[in-house]
Amino acid sequence: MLHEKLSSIYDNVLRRNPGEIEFHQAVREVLDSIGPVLGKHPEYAESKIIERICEPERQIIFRVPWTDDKGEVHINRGFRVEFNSALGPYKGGLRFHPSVYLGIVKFLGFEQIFKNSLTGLPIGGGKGGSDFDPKGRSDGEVMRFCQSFMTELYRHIGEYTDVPAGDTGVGGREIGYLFGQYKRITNRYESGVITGKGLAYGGAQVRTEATGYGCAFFVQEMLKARGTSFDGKRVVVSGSGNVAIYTIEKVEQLGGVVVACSDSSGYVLDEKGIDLALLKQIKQVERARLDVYAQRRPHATFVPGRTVWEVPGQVAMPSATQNEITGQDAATMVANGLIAVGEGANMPTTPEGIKVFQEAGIAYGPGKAANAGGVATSALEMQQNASRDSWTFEFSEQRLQEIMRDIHDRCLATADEYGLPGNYVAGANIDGFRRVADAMLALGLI
Ligand code: NDP
Ligand code: 2IT
Repeated sequence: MLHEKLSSIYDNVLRRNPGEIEFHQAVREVLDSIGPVLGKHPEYAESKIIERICEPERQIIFRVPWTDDKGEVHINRGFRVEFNSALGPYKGGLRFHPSVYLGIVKFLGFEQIFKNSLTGLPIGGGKGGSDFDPKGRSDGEVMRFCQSFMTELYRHIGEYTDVPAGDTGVGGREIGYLFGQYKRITNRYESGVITGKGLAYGGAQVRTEATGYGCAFFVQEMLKARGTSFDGKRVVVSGSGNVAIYTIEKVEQLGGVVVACSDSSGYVLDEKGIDLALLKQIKQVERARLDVYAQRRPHATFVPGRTVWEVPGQVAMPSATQNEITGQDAATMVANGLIAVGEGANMPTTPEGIKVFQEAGIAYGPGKAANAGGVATSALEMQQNASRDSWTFEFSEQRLQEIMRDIHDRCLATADEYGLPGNYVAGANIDGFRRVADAMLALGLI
């Protein structure tokens, strides 16, 4: 049940943003957590902080025309939602996927506000993307799309304004084309305008690995808080993109055995542990489908068209997309001996699934805390760009691990403070919210 004031705010969000169901879901989860904060801080309600946080500062929607290799013209839609800049320039990734529409970009941008706040670094929240589908497109087609996308986006971004990065469908290749076009149009080598750059042109060590590594570090802390570790644990990962691959890499380094991962065509089960070199070859070099893994490693099986959550594991690390774990999936996972969930993806568990995990006493680390290592390392990239410096891999990874430990500890401490021990959802939402709210109060009505 929502606090009365929050309930009318939520009704307004539904009314003002019709049909944007993922955005509604993300707002609801935060509002569910922050009721007790309003009791302690009436000044937040008086200044209508929550109403202001739920309304993006700026929403940009634009046409993206481009030509394919045959010369045929295509039109996509581009988005950038600049949600909240109380803590710093808008910061958040770009997603290229056919499912992208305003409701997806707004849910991701809203989550990003609190996630970025949790990192403790000076970054506001934003998100963008397009309904462009990069699958099966040549490098030339992807480049022309990225150039057209940036030809509009460039006027809205800047190192002190809004700093995009990657997300689903946007990795090192796309960031290179986007930065190249920004540089060409503006005639400025403004490294800090985008993060996730290649190491040859201003990128930072560990940014590629950061979301997956950070999520593994976060789960390591959750396990430690319960007196255990990754050692010998059976781990199930969804997805096989950037976040999944580096989650698998770090979990294996920490002693866990990742037995399954997936893509949108199905999952592979490899009881000997996922062969990471083979997975990287298939996904990063060949950009092929996951059935190829089982063709090359005959003892592994590829299971088409089914959810990876039917594979028993003690730790689950969803790293594909939103709402990929239903209430039913969660019940199966709990029955199969699950003890911890670390969300590499954004909002991968449905509200029904979260309820199942929490009622079963699972250590459940929500995305805005568990996957914050990616954006935190982006902020470190901005810091290195601003000082024209570059740090070693070891130093950067150590910074990342400290940041994840700190986020973990603050989530737990905040949950304790509000009488909800072990509730990482409440801890993350309350701690993330408070910092943004205090900054907004200090900045006046803007
Ligand atoms: P990638 O594009 O590198 O990989 C995405 C993976 O998830 C692919 O294996 C893809 O399969 C699968 N996937 C994506 N969408 C769907 C879908 N609708 N249904 C089934 N499978 C799907 O993206 P990332 O690894 O970068 O991102 C994964 C998740 O992590 C997203 O939720 C993203 O928002 C989140 N995230 C990413 C960060 C980053 O730094 N990149 C930071 C924090 C969170 P297929 O190839 O078959 O589509
Ligand atoms: O969801 C996320 O935090 C990201 N896609 C990373 C954002 C960033 O700016 O590095």
